[in-house]
Amino acid sequence: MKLYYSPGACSLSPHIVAREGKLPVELSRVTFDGAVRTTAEGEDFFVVNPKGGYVPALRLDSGEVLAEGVAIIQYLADQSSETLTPEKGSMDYYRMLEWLTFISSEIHKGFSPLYNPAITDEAKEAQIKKIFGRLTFVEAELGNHSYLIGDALTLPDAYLYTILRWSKKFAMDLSGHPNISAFMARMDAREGVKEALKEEGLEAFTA
Ligand SMILES: N[C@@H](CCC(=O)N[C@@H](CS)C(=O)NCC(=O)O)C(=O)O
Repeated sequence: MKLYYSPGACSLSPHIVAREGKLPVELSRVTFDGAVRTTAEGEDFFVVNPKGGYVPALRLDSGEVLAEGVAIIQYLADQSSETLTPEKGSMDYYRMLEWLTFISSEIHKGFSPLYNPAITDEAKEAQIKKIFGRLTFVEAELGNHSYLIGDALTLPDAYLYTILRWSKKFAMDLSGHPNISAFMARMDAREGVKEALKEEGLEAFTA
């Protein structure tokens, strides 16, 4: 399998899942140069992911490409002999799907407007306020257990960690969220996370 990624982008989530799952995933860095997007192998990335040329995308051993981070991490978990999801059909399994959807639509896509260089200061401030609103719930949940679903890592933890790393870029102070801060430190300390960060040339969040 080959994971198309950009350092520190949302593709870090499947990268962490691959490393935590001890899966032999090859990496291909995608270079974004304006409207031109090229893989490490020189392919046009819009051909690899015709939905919009965005990372992550996973090339399977069959040659097929699977896109959308939430789908990719569930595929990876199913390939791994490590336990990265609650038992299928259990209530916790549906909680996992609930978290993945919440992180994708309410937090990940909450950050997206901040990357628009044309955003006004007022709009940026309002957007950050909205993200912090969503984090109130996350902070409360992480007060009950070490990870989002109980005391073992599952898929949404890799996704949440990846997205919340972006808070630094926008000078969002997480110190008023001690449970989230402790979670970020806990994730930083995991071997799979350390490996993925090293391979992408990134620092630990708490560094
Ligand atoms: N719906 C996609 C969105 C992925 C996404 O937002 N990728 C960003 C990086 S975090 C990207 O490649 N943006 C470039 C673009 O949208 O043109 C998913 O959830 O996987």
